[in-house]
Amino acid sequence: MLRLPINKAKTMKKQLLVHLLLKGMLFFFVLLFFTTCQPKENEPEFLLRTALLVNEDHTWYKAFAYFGEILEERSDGRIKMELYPSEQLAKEIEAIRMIQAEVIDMTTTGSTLTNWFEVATFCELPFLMQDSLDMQRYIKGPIGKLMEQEMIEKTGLRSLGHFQRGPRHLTSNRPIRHPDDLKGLIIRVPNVPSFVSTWKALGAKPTPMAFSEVFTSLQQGTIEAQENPFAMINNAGFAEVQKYLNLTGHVLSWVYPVVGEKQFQKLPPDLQEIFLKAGKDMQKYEHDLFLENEKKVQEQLKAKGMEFIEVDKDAFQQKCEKAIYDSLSPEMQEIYHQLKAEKDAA
Ligand code: CS2
Repeated sequence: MLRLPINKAKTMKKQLLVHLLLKGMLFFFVLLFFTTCQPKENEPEFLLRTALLVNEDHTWYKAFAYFGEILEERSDGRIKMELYPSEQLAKEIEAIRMIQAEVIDMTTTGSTLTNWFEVATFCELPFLMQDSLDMQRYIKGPIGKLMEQEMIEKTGLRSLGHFQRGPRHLTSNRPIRHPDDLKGLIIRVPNVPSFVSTWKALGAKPTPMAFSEVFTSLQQGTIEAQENPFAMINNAGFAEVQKYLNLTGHVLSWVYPVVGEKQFQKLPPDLQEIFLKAGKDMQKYEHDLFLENEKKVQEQLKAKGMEFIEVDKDAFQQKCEKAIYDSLSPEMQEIYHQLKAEKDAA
């Protein structure tokens, strides 16, 4: 047996210990990798997190819940969806930023995208569309195509179709029949430039604010009015803090259910196909729910004590149309003329 001097033996012992320690650590990290990074049984390969501004009773939430179900079923559990309602995870603009940062994956959005690219203004421009035929023409026509393209290029979001919503109406605690009644009224609007120009031109004081802050602000009196479609007024419980539903119908619009483009590209081709098809089915599901719901919510709002007020719609339109047009860039003004001409020709 070879005998080593004491010092050398000690060094070798130390080296052996370090070696064993390193091996142990390596084993630990490999184990950690396999337990955390590899999908476990019942654990999806892709977990999608969706932030919504509406609560569980709204058609958009229900449509996303359906989307989650069919995705999980058709992908054999490889994709799963987590839904976060009522802006509890993120407000609309934050949700877009979080999708861009790949922290979450999906949301609904529309003209708020004007903050990234201007043509988005046309999905919610006041007094532009009169009925669902106008809307369908715009969505499927060159403007709709341009919007979807810009959405991917400028925002990194992919549209999965569009959701319906009824016309937006003004709610308040004094009846508003004519723009003259608006003088100085502090009204919350979404963070969308054309909404600010419109309500300013009409004589009110528009304040951009996230949707989830509206109820409390109305309750505390920091704002006096807001505007949204029937279903959202009902969904957010505004009947508790607003008495009048003034039928301004000033905006007819749609929203896009969207997914981060980077996240979409990470799906293998078979799952991408399932995803896009399920997106189409979600759209159809939402449209049917919307039609079923639209009358019902009006009855619910009346039952909750809201008084519906007829307004002089023409007076509203005439007072703000020029300001809306002037707020557009020359390029957008050209598109505006095209859309009007298409409408007249239809
Ligand atoms: C909502 C939004 O915040 C609101 O009032 O109705 O859906 C709004 O229309 C969006 O900001 C559009 O992007």
